[in-house]
Amino acid sequence: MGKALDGVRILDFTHVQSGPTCTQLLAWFGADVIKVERAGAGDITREQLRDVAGADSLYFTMLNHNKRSVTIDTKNPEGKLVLEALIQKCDVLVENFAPGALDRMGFTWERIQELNPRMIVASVKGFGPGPYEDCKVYENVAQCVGGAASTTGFDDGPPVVTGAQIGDSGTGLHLALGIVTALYQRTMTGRGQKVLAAMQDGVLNLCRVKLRDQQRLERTGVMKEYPQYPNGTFGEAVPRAGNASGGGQPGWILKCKGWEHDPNAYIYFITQAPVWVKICNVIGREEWATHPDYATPDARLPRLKEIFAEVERWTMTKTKFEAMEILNKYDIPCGPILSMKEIAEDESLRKTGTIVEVDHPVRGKYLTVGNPIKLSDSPTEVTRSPLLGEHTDEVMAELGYSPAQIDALRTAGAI
Ligand code: CAO
Repeated sequence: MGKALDGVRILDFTHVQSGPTCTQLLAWFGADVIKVERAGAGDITREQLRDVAGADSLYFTMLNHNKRSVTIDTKNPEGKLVLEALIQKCDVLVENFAPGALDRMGFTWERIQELNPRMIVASVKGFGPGPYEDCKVYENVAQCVGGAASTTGFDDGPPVVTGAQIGDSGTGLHLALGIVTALYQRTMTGRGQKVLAAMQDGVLNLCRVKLRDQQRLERTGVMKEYPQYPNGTFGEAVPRAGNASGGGQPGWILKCKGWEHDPNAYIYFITQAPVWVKICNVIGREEWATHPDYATPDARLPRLKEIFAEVERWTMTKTKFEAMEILNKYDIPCGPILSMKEIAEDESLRKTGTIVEVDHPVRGKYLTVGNPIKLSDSPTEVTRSPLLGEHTDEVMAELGYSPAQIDALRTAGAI
């Protein structure tokens, strides 16, 4: 079966996490992704957080599946010519260098347009245009400047960053959408364009509900679903809300059986209004279903702590999976806190290809996260990440270089 992006060639100038996340997705959808790296070194993550001596790290392998790797020294004059040939052959150039690095190499937007007016040039940067546009940015910086850190954590603690890589992988996802959109527009205009996904913007987009709450707070001075209500105080900015739900259905994380020794024996429990009567029945507080202090969502808001404490008395008598099974029977929304170990061993995630075992010639078998987006007419087969420069000769031959020319370029240090 063909793939959605068959025939699309991506010149992949990305490194670390944000850019590689984007190009890996495009590769999974069928694009031919040619990753350009420096000979002898490659993407810095090949050797970061290494767990097997001499093998590419999991950091690298898990972000670079289904790609080809070519080595080119883009600061070498002959290397630049190879890159020019690639620019003429590809549809999209994706990069996440520090601001200005592509220009310093000599590949300005104008130069790229001269070489290939259909070329889409897609970039991840830390910030969009403005006072910080020249700054280098990593994941946690993006979480801090995009509003995630100030709104994550508990009220009495410092700002907290989340393990979900919303700055890097999140922005890579945004960029991928920008690229396919630009490819679609090109089918009508015939022209390429620049696509920019700034990490600050990507994180803020994912924190949209907190900007919603900022404006609610400014209008009303209080947010009744936040744990600060009714006894705490609200300041000028959206406070950290612990595990409170970001939506209109209050929720919290509750202890389950075994919490004393298992750090993940917890469940997220949502007191969804339409199933309130069922909740009362399950936890044995039938009288709350009709009592005026508990029967309506508004009446419950000032009593959420007491209500969750009462639900927790029930969840503590069950394992998180027992609680999930019982609650689901009554359509009560909840979710066990799954550890990475539990997720890695989850059979259903393996069946759907969300967790995939991959074989690598140097490191052997390892697990990775497969394509989380499933297309019925474009299924994803995850193939291992390339070794450094594994496809240099193959790609050079496709560009029309003879074996003798390839050898000469190698001797000159251009590839
Ligand atoms: N041949 C020759 N030179 C090459 C090359 C190649 N194949 N590939 C890269 N280089 C050069 C670049 O031209 C650049 O040189 P100059 O500084 O002389 O212009 C140099 O390598 C380093 O690039 P860099 O500044 O992007 O790398 P860094 O390690 O110093 O910074 C990072 C890393 C991530 C902070 C920075 O790239 C950045 O801010 N990127 C944008 C935001 C981003 O994506 N952050 C997420 C990072 S985690 O996903």
